[in-house]
Amino acid sequence: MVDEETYKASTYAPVNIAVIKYWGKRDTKLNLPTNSSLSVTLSQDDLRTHTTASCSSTVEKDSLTLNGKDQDVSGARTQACLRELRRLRKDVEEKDGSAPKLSELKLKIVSENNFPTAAGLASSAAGFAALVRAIADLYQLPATPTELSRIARQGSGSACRSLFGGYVAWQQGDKEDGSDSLAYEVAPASHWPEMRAVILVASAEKKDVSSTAGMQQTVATSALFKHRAENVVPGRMKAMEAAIHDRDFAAFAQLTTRDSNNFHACCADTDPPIFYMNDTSRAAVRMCEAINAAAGNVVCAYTFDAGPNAVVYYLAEHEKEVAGTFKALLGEKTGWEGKRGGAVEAVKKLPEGMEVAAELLSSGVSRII
Ligand code: 2P0
Repeated sequence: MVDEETYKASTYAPVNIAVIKYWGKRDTKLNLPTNSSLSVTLSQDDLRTHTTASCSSTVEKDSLTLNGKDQDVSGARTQACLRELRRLRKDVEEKDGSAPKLSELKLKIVSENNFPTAAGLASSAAGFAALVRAIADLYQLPATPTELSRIARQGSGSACRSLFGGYVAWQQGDKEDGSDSLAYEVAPASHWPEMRAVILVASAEKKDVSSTAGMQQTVATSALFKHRAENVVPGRMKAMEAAIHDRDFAAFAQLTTRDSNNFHACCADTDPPIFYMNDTSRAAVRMCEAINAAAGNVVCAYTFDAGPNAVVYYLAEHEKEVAGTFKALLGEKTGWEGKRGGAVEAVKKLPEGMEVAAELLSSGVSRII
């Protein structure tokens, strides 16, 4: 019997952006991927979900609110996470007879994103990672982030990578039960602290084709995708880990942009085709290429997820060339001038021949983060 005491734990999890993309499942129930992936976790001050989990005998049903709105907890993915966490708590209670029987109580979960929901950024990764960690903390589970990644992955594949900061890999694994499909830290953020990113929000709309549906359409129809999963990604995972280890930005950038383009080529090769990038996205690509050409060096790398927003990575020493170019173009956009962008110096002159791309960007980008 547990008295009416309320047990509570709070935590947060950051948004992560993949530089080697996850796309395709070999098991849709367990979210087991067809290839490994690797992400860079944005600094926690930037974009994150904060979650508080509590339980007491007075809570009548499991509930979840996100930014004050009730969410459905009956879906298979949320249920899988809750079931696994309660099972682990039961183990704790069986080992220690004096541990309160929290596994028998209903959960109240309250989440807040510190980024605008309308920014069109994938929030399921940070959301499920924060949910799993908050409940694991509440239950005082003796689980490492890698062990928790197995559970968060069942909520949303990319969530397993948000249990760590810095540079994170999700190894696909080959076991049928998914016990080896886990995330691990490649390097902490402090290993390469000069890494920066700007996000150009080209659409805040909900995407036409959800990742979950889109990726299985790709698995079912694209021969290019089969080639990607079998022949392209394994080598890139090794090369990306080496680039991060060596802090080799040129190699990091080339792998990042080529993997994004390869992923979007597989989307185009899907039947019917899926288009996530739009004219604004392509203008961002051209602008990055022009910034690199003008610098005579690879100083920035773009990547696009299942939507048109550009994430542009660069090193602090190239802030003016990269962020300063976007500031010159888009400086007055909401969320940039006053915040982080306040410290960025705008370039005086845009790269040669970029008038059309500049026009497309300034009309298509609604927000810079
Ligand atoms: C990624 N994306 O690696 C890739 C790149 C989108 C493009 O992970 O069905 O929301 O929940 O496992 O994790 C989006 O997929 O899909 C995604 P589910 P998820 O970040």
